[in-house]
Amino acid sequence: MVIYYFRPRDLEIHMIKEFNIISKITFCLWISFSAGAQDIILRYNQLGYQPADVKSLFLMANQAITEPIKLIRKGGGQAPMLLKAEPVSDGKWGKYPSQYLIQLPNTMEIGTYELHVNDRSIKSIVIGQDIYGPDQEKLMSFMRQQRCGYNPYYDDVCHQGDGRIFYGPVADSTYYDFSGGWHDAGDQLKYLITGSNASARMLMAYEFAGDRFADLTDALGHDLPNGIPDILDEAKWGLDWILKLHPKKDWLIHQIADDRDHRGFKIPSQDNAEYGWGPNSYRTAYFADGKPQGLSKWKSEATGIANLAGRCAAALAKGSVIWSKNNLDQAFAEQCKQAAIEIYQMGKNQEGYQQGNSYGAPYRYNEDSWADDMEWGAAELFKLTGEPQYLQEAINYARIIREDGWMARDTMNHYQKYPFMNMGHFSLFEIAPESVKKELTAWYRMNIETVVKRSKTNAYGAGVPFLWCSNNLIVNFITQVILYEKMTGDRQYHEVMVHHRDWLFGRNPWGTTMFTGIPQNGEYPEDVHLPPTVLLKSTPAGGLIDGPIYVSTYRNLLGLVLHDDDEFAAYQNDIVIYHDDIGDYSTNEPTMDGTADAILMWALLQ
Ligand SMILES: [Ca+2]
Ligand SMILES: [Ca+2]
Ligand SMILES: [Ca+2]
Ligand SMILES: [Ca+2]
Repeated sequence: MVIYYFRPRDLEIHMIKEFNIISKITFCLWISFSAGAQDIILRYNQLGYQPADVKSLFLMANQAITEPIKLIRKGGGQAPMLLKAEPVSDGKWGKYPSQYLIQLPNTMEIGTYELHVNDRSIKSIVIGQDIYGPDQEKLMSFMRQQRCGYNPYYDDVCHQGDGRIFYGPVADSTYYDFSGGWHDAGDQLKYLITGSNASARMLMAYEFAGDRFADLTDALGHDLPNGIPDILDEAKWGLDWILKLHPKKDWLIHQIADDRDHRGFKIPSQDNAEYGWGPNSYRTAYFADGKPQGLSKWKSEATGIANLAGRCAAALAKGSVIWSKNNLDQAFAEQCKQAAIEIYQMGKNQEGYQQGNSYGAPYRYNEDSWADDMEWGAAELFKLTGEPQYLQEAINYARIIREDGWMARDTMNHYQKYPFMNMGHFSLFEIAPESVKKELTAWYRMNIETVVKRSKTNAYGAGVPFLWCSNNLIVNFITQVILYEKMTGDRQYHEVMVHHRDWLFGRNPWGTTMFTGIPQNGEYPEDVHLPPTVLLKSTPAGGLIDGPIYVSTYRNLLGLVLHDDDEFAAYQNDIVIYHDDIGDYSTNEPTMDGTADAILMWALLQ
């Protein structure tokens, strides 16, 4: 996700609404009672709850609820249950004076239940075992929609002029083929910062739940099964691009294009952005030289390239293991292995970080952590090669980064502590000696406890700082808790994790999920800051949006104009804000990297 200013003149504002009338009628999230004019609003996980889950609902009303609240199983089979509503005293968000927490009983069987207040049905709640499976492939299709080069969503080829190198060991503007990869979000830049992580996360999702991913498409994303789970097709799309960005032993390209991209919404193959060679032509390719970069007024910070190198090595090493072990393509596995070894060595030679570059504005990906990534790369290389040197280096890097990250802080710059959790610690845990395992779990636990502490400041139990891309923080918190549980068997944070999961799926002040098109017939983001929504009047499903942001941050954003009345106006509060509006580039832009992180979370939640 990259900040950019929305330019209303570039848009066809009147064309942006596409309502699914049926879904609106059947799944309207608030019920206004005509008699007594009492508004009772339920916020809950729209995908459903697994039987063993902590099942917490959030109820808001404009008057105190004194009537009995009952839970009735559709189709019978269980006696109606009287529910206890616990009034919320501290940490209320929003104008509704009466707010309640309801815990559903743990005796519920699989089925659909209706919540009744005073014998009026408020909402249906699903208890099911496989509540995530049905929507998983939507996230995969969103990733395909972000592809650069041949894009199956548009059935079109874009950005064939990627790219011409700057800051490299060749003359400026030298051309190499860096086509491929993914567009970052609603814009069409490509970053190795995020692409490396996205590839590695999808490979992890395959490791955890490979048998649950479908094979609906071929490598190019056509609707033709190719015998390979689409999660691996997608991960390979990323690995192929990383290999292209490393065309020679000591070469690594880290970014294609820059904020000259930001000229309003555009179909990728009709990109009117110019980088010096005319519109819709060659784009700038930035060589990772470990030094501050910027071709205009603004310069990034940089002290090395190890953040990029470590993550690339992790992704490539993982890819090598998977392609070799499953006998998918031994030559590809070998190519990934060689590249992983070379790129990791580049990181060792230039420890430090390389950030994203900007051109016309100071906004960029400000990553400044790198030891986490080298730890991850070293651990994966040890698993691939068995070379003890990698294990020792992974431990050394782990002890540099320790518990550092956004969880240990109250705030951070945009993407400063990328990739939002230290995956290196989990990767190293599997192979580390016992004494190191203790350190790794202690660092994870310290992180988790800071979030738990913050979660007690509001009734929703949301413990992340609402920085830009708060949903990425939520997804990574959930991921870290589940990985911590796998490492230790300690489930003391499980309930807090579940509250964060439920936040993503509708148990939040706005009653919306944070994924486009999920669940079908649900309340989900639809007026998103994405080209197909604006230009084709169609919103691809499965994209994770940025998410709610502090009101104080929102008020300082320039050029942000909403295009429609705020359908959530009644539910806004003084702390955090969210709009399902094309104009809100701060909360409602689906991102490639957030969606990739969510694919791993999805696999872990099942
Ligand atoms: Ca496939
Ligand atoms: Ca990092
Ligand atoms: Ca909506
Ligand atoms: Ca809207």
